[in-house]
Amino acid sequence: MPFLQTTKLKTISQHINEAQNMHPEATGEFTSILNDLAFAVRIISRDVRRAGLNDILGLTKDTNYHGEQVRKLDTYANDVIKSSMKRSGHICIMASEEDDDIILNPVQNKKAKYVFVFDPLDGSSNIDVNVTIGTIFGLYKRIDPNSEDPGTIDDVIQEGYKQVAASYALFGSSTIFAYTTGQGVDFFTYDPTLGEFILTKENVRMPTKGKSYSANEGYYNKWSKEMQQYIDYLKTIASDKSRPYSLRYIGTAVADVHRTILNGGIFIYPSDSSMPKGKLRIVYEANALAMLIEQAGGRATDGTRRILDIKPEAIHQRTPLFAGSVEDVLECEQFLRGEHPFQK
Ligand code: P6P
Repeated sequence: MPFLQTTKLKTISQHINEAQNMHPEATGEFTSILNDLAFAVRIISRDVRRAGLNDILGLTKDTNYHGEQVRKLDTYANDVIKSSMKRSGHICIMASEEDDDIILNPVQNKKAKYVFVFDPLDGSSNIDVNVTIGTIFGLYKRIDPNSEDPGTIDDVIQEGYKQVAASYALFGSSTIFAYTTGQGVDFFTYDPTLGEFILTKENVRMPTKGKSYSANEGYYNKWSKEMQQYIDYLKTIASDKSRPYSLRYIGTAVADVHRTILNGGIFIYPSDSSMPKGKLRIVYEANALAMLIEQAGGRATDGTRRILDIKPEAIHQRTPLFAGSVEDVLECEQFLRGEHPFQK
Protein backbone atom coordinates (compact mmCIF):
# COMPACT_ATOMS: atom_id res chain seq x y z
CA MET A 1 0.00 0.00 0.00
CA PRO A 2 1.50 3.40 -0.95
CA PHE A 3 2.45 5.50 2.02
CA LEU A 4 -0.38 7.81 2.96
CA GLN A 5 0.56 11.45 2.60
CA THR A 6 0.11 11.60 6.34
CA THR A 7 1.01 15.28 6.45
CA LYS A 8 -2.23 15.99 4.60
CA LEU A 9 -4.50 13.76 6.67
CA LYS A 10 -6.93 15.51 8.98
CA THR A 11 -8.96 13.48 11.45
CA ILE A 12 -12.47 14.41 12.51
CA SER A 13 -11.23 15.32 15.98
CA GLN A 14 -8.62 17.69 14.54
CA HIS A 15 -11.25 19.18 12.24
CA ILE A 16 -13.74 19.68 15.06
CA ASN A 17 -11.07 21.18 17.32
CA GLU A 18 -10.01 23.56 14.53
CA ALA A 19 -13.65 24.63 14.11
CA GLN A 20 -13.89 25.20 17.85
CA ASN A 21 -10.81 27.41 17.75
CA MET A 22 -12.38 29.43 14.91
CA HIS A 23 -15.57 29.94 16.92
CA PRO A 24 -14.73 31.24 20.40
CA GLU A 25 -18.38 30.80 21.39
CA ALA A 26 -18.01 27.09 20.64
CA THR A 27 -17.53 25.30 23.91
CA GLY A 28 -15.57 22.15 24.60
CA GLU A 29 -18.93 20.50 25.35
CA PHE A 30 -19.96 20.70 21.68
CA THR A 31 -16.62 19.28 20.56
CA SER A 32 -16.86 16.49 23.11
CA ILE A 33 -20.37 15.59 21.91
CA LEU A 34 -19.24 15.35 18.27
CA ASN A 35 -16.24 13.23 19.28
CA ASP A 36 -18.52 10.93 21.32
CA LEU A 37 -20.81 10.69 18.29
CA ALA A 38 -17.92 9.71 16.03
CA PHE A 39 -16.93 7.05 18.58
CA ALA A 40 -20.45 5.55 18.56
CA VAL A 41 -20.39 5.48 14.76
CA ARG A 42 -17.07 3.63 14.80
CA ILE A 43 -18.56 0.95 17.06
CA ILE A 44 -21.67 0.57 14.89
CA SER A 45 -19.53 0.47 11.74
CA ARG A 46 -17.42 -2.35 13.18
CA ASP A 47 -20.49 -4.41 14.05
CA VAL A 48 -22.49 -3.62 10.91
CA ARG A 49 -19.55 -5.01 8.92
CA ARG A 50 -19.52 -8.18 11.01
CA ALA A 51 -23.30 -8.46 11.33
CA GLY A 52 -23.54 -11.79 9.55
CA LEU A 53 -20.71 -13.19 11.67
CA ASN A 54 -21.63 -12.07 15.14
CA ASP A 55 -25.27 -13.06 14.90
CA ILE A 56 -26.90 -9.65 15.17
CA LEU A 57 -28.79 -9.95 11.91
CA GLY A 58 -32.44 -10.80 11.88
CA LEU A 59 -35.50 -9.74 13.75
CA THR A 60 -36.29 -9.23 17.40
CA LYS A 61 -39.75 -9.97 18.77
CA ASP A 62 -40.31 -6.22 19.21
CA THR A 63 -42.14 -3.72 17.10
CA ASN A 64 -41.41 0.00 17.45
CA TYR A 65 -43.80 2.93 17.85
CA HIS A 66 -44.61 2.77 14.16
CA GLY A 67 -45.52 -0.91 14.24
CA GLU A 68 -42.34 -1.76 12.31
CA GLN A 69 -40.62 -4.99 13.32
CA VAL A 70 -37.35 -4.09 15.07
CA ARG A 71 -34.23 -5.84 13.80
CA LYS A 72 -31.43 -6.77 16.17
CA LEU A 73 -29.03 -4.26 14.62
CA ASP A 74 -31.59 -1.48 15.19
CA THR A 75 -31.71 -2.26 18.88
CA TYR A 76 -27.96 -2.65 19.12
CA ALA A 77 -27.25 0.66 17.36
CA ASN A 78 -29.86 2.38 19.52
CA ASP A 79 -28.20 1.14 22.71
CA VAL A 80 -24.68 2.05 21.52
CA ILE A 81 -25.68 5.61 20.68
CA LYS A 82 -27.74 6.17 23.83
CA SER A 83 -24.98 4.98 26.15
CA SER A 84 -22.26 6.91 24.30
CA MET A 85 -24.25 10.15 24.32
CA LYS A 86 -25.37 9.75 27.95
CA ARG A 87 -21.75 9.37 29.07
CA SER A 88 -20.91 12.75 27.57
CA GLY A 89 -22.92 14.39 30.37
CA HIS A 90 -23.76 17.32 28.09
CA ILE A 91 -27.04 15.90 26.76
CA CYS A 92 -30.12 16.60 28.86
CA ILE A 93 -32.67 14.73 26.70
CA MET A 94 -32.81 12.49 23.63
CA ALA A 95 -35.35 11.09 21.19
CA SER A 96 -34.88 8.03 19.01
CA GLU A 97 -36.91 6.31 16.31
CA GLU A 98 -36.65 3.15 18.41
CA ASP A 99 -38.00 4.67 21.64
CA ASP A 100 -41.68 5.55 21.98
CA ASP A 101 -41.05 8.39 24.40
CA ILE A 102 -38.34 10.92 25.27
CA ILE A 103 -35.10 9.60 26.82
CA LEU A 104 -33.90 11.54 29.85
CA ASN A 105 -30.23 11.42 30.79
CA PRO A 106 -29.81 10.32 34.43
CA VAL A 107 -26.08 11.08 34.31
CA GLN A 108 -26.48 14.55 32.83
CA ASN A 109 -24.42 17.14 34.55
CA LYS A 110 -26.37 20.04 36.01
CA LYS A 111 -25.48 22.35 33.14
CA ALA A 112 -26.30 19.89 30.35
CA LYS A 113 -27.73 22.11 27.63
CA TYR A 114 -27.84 19.92 24.52
CA VAL A 115 -30.69 17.91 22.99
CA PHE A 116 -29.90 14.89 20.79
CA VAL A 117 -32.32 13.24 18.32
CA PHE A 118 -31.48 10.28 16.11
CA ASP A 119 -32.53 7.42 13.90
CA PRO A 120 -30.08 4.72 15.03
CA LEU A 121 -30.27 2.64 11.90
CA ASP A 122 -32.07 4.04 8.87
CA GLY A 123 -32.88 1.56 6.14
CA SER A 124 -33.61 -1.39 8.41
CA SER A 125 -35.29 -3.31 5.59
CA ASN A 126 -31.89 -3.42 3.87
CA ILE A 127 -29.92 -4.81 6.84
CA ASP A 128 -30.34 -8.51 6.06
CA VAL A 129 -29.60 -8.14 2.35
CA ASN A 130 -26.29 -6.34 2.85
CA VAL A 131 -27.43 -3.07 1.28
CA THR A 132 -26.25 0.33 2.54
CA ILE A 133 -27.82 1.54 5.81
CA GLY A 134 -27.18 4.65 7.82
CA THR A 135 -27.65 6.63 11.02
CA ILE A 136 -29.08 10.15 11.26
CA PHE A 137 -28.42 12.69 14.05
CA GLY A 138 -29.64 16.13 14.99
CA LEU A 139 -28.32 18.32 17.83
CA TYR A 140 -30.09 21.29 19.45
CA LYS A 141 -29.53 23.56 22.44
CA ARG A 142 -32.26 23.12 25.06
CA ILE A 143 -34.87 25.90 25.06
CA ASP A 144 -33.79 27.23 28.46
CA PRO A 145 -29.98 26.84 28.52
CA ASN A 146 -29.86 27.93 32.17
CA SER A 147 -32.33 25.31 33.34
CA GLU A 148 -31.01 22.64 35.71
CA ASP A 149 -34.20 20.58 35.37
CA PRO A 150 -34.54 17.50 33.17
CA GLY A 151 -35.25 18.19 29.50
CA THR A 152 -38.83 18.17 28.25
CA ILE A 153 -40.54 17.12 25.04
CA ASP A 154 -40.60 20.79 23.95
CA ASP A 155 -36.79 20.63 23.80
CA VAL A 156 -37.11 17.70 21.38
CA ILE A 157 -39.81 19.04 19.00
CA GLN A 158 -38.05 22.27 18.03
CA GLU A 159 -38.03 23.53 14.45
CA GLY A 160 -35.18 22.14 12.36
CA TYR A 161 -33.64 25.57 11.72
CA LYS A 162 -32.70 25.58 15.43
CA GLN A 163 -30.36 22.61 15.03
CA VAL A 164 -26.77 23.47 16.00
CA ALA A 165 -25.50 20.42 14.10
CA ALA A 166 -26.81 17.71 11.80
CA SER A 167 -25.04 14.56 10.71
CA TYR A 168 -25.39 11.17 9.13
CA ALA A 169 -23.24 8.06 8.99
CA LEU A 170 -23.42 5.86 5.93
CA PHE A 171 -22.41 2.18 6.19
CA GLY A 172 -21.75 1.40 2.54
CA SER A 173 -18.67 0.31 0.59
CA SER A 174 -16.89 2.52 3.12
CA THR A 175 -18.17 4.25 6.26
CA ILE A 176 -18.84 7.94 5.63
CA PHE A 177 -19.53 10.50 8.37
CA ALA A 178 -21.15 13.70 7.10
CA TYR A 179 -21.79 16.65 9.35
CA THR A 180 -22.57 20.32 9.38
CA THR A 181 -22.67 22.96 12.12
CA GLY A 182 -24.16 25.51 9.73
CA GLN A 183 -20.80 26.35 8.13
CA GLY A 184 -21.09 23.97 5.15
CA VAL A 185 -20.98 20.17 4.88
CA ASP A 186 -17.87 18.06 5.38
CA PHE A 187 -17.48 14.32 4.64
CA PHE A 188 -15.13 12.01 6.53
CA THR A 189 -14.24 8.46 5.50
CA TYR A 190 -13.37 5.87 8.12
CA ASP A 191 -9.93 4.31 7.71
CA PRO A 192 -9.92 1.08 9.74
CA THR A 193 -6.15 0.80 9.40
CA LEU A 194 -5.84 4.05 11.36
CA GLY A 195 -9.03 3.74 13.40
CA GLU A 196 -9.84 7.31 12.41
CA PHE A 197 -12.31 9.27 10.30
CA ILE A 198 -10.28 11.19 7.70
CA LEU A 199 -11.55 14.38 6.03
CA THR A 200 -12.25 13.44 2.39
CA LYS A 201 -14.57 16.18 1.09
CA GLU A 202 -14.67 19.69 2.58
CA ASN A 203 -17.50 22.20 2.09
CA VAL A 204 -19.42 19.93 -0.29
CA ARG A 205 -21.61 21.78 -2.83
CA MET A 206 -24.31 19.97 -4.80
CA PRO A 207 -25.16 20.75 -8.46
CA THR A 208 -28.09 23.19 -8.94
CA LYS A 209 -29.74 20.63 -11.23
CA GLY A 210 -29.25 16.88 -11.64
CA LYS A 211 -30.11 14.07 -14.01
CA SER A 212 -31.61 11.51 -11.66
CA TYR A 213 -34.60 11.14 -9.37
CA SER A 214 -35.04 8.86 -6.39
CA ALA A 215 -38.52 7.61 -5.48
CA ASN A 216 -40.29 4.32 -4.86
CA GLU A 217 -42.29 4.10 -8.10
CA GLY A 218 -44.04 1.02 -6.82
CA TYR A 219 -46.41 3.47 -5.13
CA TYR A 220 -47.09 5.49 -8.33
CA ASN A 221 -50.79 4.60 -8.35
CA LYS A 222 -51.14 5.81 -4.75
CA TRP A 223 -49.69 9.24 -5.56
CA SER A 224 -51.59 12.42 -6.39
CA LYS A 225 -52.19 13.26 -10.06
CA GLU A 226 -49.74 16.15 -9.77
CA MET A 227 -47.02 13.84 -8.38
CA GLN A 228 -47.65 11.35 -11.18
CA GLN A 229 -47.39 14.18 -13.75
CA TYR A 230 -43.96 15.18 -12.42
CA ILE A 231 -42.62 11.62 -12.61
CA ASP A 232 -44.09 11.21 -16.13
CA TYR A 233 -42.34 14.45 -17.10
CA LEU A 234 -38.96 13.20 -15.82
CA LYS A 235 -39.37 10.00 -17.87
CA THR A 236 -40.34 11.78 -21.11
CA ILE A 237 -37.64 12.02 -23.79
CA ALA A 238 -36.79 15.69 -24.32
CA SER A 239 -35.33 16.94 -27.62
CA ASP A 240 -32.54 18.77 -25.73
CA LYS A 241 -31.57 15.48 -24.08
CA SER A 242 -32.27 16.99 -20.61
CA ARG A 243 -34.69 14.10 -20.00
CA PRO A 244 -35.33 11.26 -19.30
CA TYR A 245 -33.80 11.31 -15.85
CA SER A 246 -32.36 8.07 -14.54
CA LEU A 247 -33.98 6.43 -11.53
CA ARG A 248 -31.83 5.57 -8.53
CA TYR A 249 -33.55 4.22 -5.40
CA ILE A 250 -31.79 2.32 -2.60
CA GLY A 251 -34.59 2.45 -0.02
CA THR A 252 -32.30 3.94 2.65
CA ALA A 253 -32.97 7.68 2.85
CA VAL A 254 -29.42 8.45 4.02
CA ALA A 255 -27.91 6.65 1.01
CA ASP A 256 -30.34 8.22 -1.47
CA VAL A 257 -29.77 11.68 0.00
CA HIS A 258 -25.97 11.20 0.08
CA ARG A 259 -25.95 10.33 -3.64
CA THR A 260 -28.22 13.32 -4.33
CA ILE A 261 -25.86 15.68 -2.47
CA LEU A 262 -22.92 14.39 -4.53
CA ASN A 263 -24.56 14.04 -7.97
CA GLY A 264 -27.55 16.38 -7.80
CA GLY A 265 -31.13 15.49 -8.71
CA ILE A 266 -34.06 14.96 -6.37
CA PHE A 267 -35.03 12.53 -3.59
CA ILE A 268 -38.76 12.18 -3.12
CA TYR A 269 -40.81 10.49 -0.44
CA PRO A 270 -44.27 12.02 -1.01
CA SER A 271 -47.50 11.48 0.83
CA ASP A 272 -49.79 8.92 -0.76
CA SER A 273 -53.26 7.43 -0.29
CA SER A 274 -52.01 5.07 2.44
CA MET A 275 -49.53 7.48 4.09
CA PRO A 276 -51.23 10.91 3.88
CA LYS A 277 -48.47 12.54 5.96
CA GLY A 278 -45.60 10.77 4.17
CA LYS A 279 -43.34 8.16 5.77
CA LEU A 280 -40.17 9.89 6.95
CA ARG A 281 -40.10 11.34 10.47
CA ILE A 282 -39.44 15.04 10.73
CA VAL A 283 -37.73 15.25 14.12
CA TYR A 284 -34.91 12.71 13.65
CA GLU A 285 -34.80 12.09 9.89
CA ALA A 286 -36.06 14.93 7.68
CA ASN A 287 -34.74 17.84 9.78
CA ALA A 288 -31.14 16.60 9.87
CA LEU A 289 -31.19 15.59 6.18
CA ALA A 290 -32.74 18.95 5.28
CA MET A 291 -30.04 20.93 7.12
CA LEU A 292 -27.30 18.95 5.34
CA ILE A 293 -29.00 19.38 1.94
CA GLU A 294 -29.40 23.14 2.47
CA GLN A 295 -25.84 23.53 3.76
CA ALA A 296 -24.66 21.80 0.56
CA GLY A 297 -26.60 24.39 -1.50
CA GLY A 298 -29.80 22.37 -2.06
CA ARG A 299 -33.47 22.70 -1.11
CA ALA A 300 -35.66 20.56 1.17
CA THR A 301 -39.43 21.00 1.53
CA ASP A 302 -42.58 19.02 2.21
CA GLY A 303 -43.77 20.06 -1.24
CA THR A 304 -44.76 23.53 -0.10
CA ARG A 305 -43.03 24.45 3.18
CA ARG A 306 -39.31 24.51 3.97
CA ILE A 307 -38.73 21.42 6.17
CA LEU A 308 -36.59 23.36 8.65
CA ASP A 309 -39.39 25.87 9.30
CA ILE A 310 -42.03 23.29 10.19
CA LYS A 311 -42.91 23.15 13.89
CA PRO A 312 -43.25 19.48 14.87
CA GLU A 313 -46.12 18.68 17.24
CA ALA A 314 -44.98 15.15 18.19
CA ILE A 315 -41.71 13.16 18.39
CA HIS A 316 -42.64 10.68 15.66
CA GLN A 317 -44.50 13.06 13.36
CA ARG A 318 -44.13 12.17 9.69
CA THR A 319 -43.64 14.48 6.71
CA PRO A 320 -43.40 14.25 2.93
CA LEU A 321 -39.84 15.06 1.80
CA PHE A 322 -38.66 16.60 -1.48
CA ALA A 323 -34.91 17.19 -1.23
CA GLY A 324 -32.10 17.85 -3.67
CA SER A 325 -30.89 20.31 -6.30
CA VAL A 326 -32.67 23.66 -6.06
CA GLU A 327 -33.87 23.70 -9.69
CA ASP A 328 -35.20 20.14 -9.48
CA VAL A 329 -37.08 20.68 -6.22
CA LEU A 330 -38.54 24.00 -7.44
CA GLU A 331 -39.69 22.33 -10.68
CA CYS A 332 -41.29 19.49 -8.71
CA GLU A 333 -43.10 22.01 -6.48
CA GLN A 334 -44.42 23.75 -9.62
CA PHE A 335 -45.98 20.43 -10.68
CA LEU A 336 -47.40 19.86 -7.18
CA ARG A 337 -49.12 23.28 -7.42
CA GLY A 338 -50.59 22.20 -10.77
CA GLU A 339 -48.79 25.09 -12.48
CA HIS A 340 -46.46 23.29 -14.89
CA PRO A 341 -47.55 23.31 -18.58
CA PHE A 342 -46.42 19.70 -19.22
CA GLN A 343 -49.15 17.37 -20.36
CA LYS A 344 -48.44 13.64 -20.67
P1 P6P B 1 -40.10 2.30 1.18
C1 P6P B 1 -36.18 3.04 5.61
O1 P6P B 1 -37.03 2.10 6.24
C2 P6P B 1 -36.95 4.32 5.42
O2 P6P B 1 -37.41 4.81 6.62
C3 P6P B 1 -36.07 5.34 4.72
O3 P6P B 1 -34.73 5.22 5.02
C4 P6P B 1 -36.33 5.06 3.25
O4 P6P B 1 -36.16 6.21 2.43
C5 P6P B 1 -37.80 4.61 3.26
O5 P6P B 1 -38.05 4.08 4.55
C6 P6P B 1 -38.05 3.53 2.23
O6 P6P B 1 -39.43 3.27 2.28
O7 P6P B 1 -41.57 2.47 1.42
O8 P6P B 1 -39.67 2.82 -0.18
O9 P6P B 1 -39.56 0.92 1.45
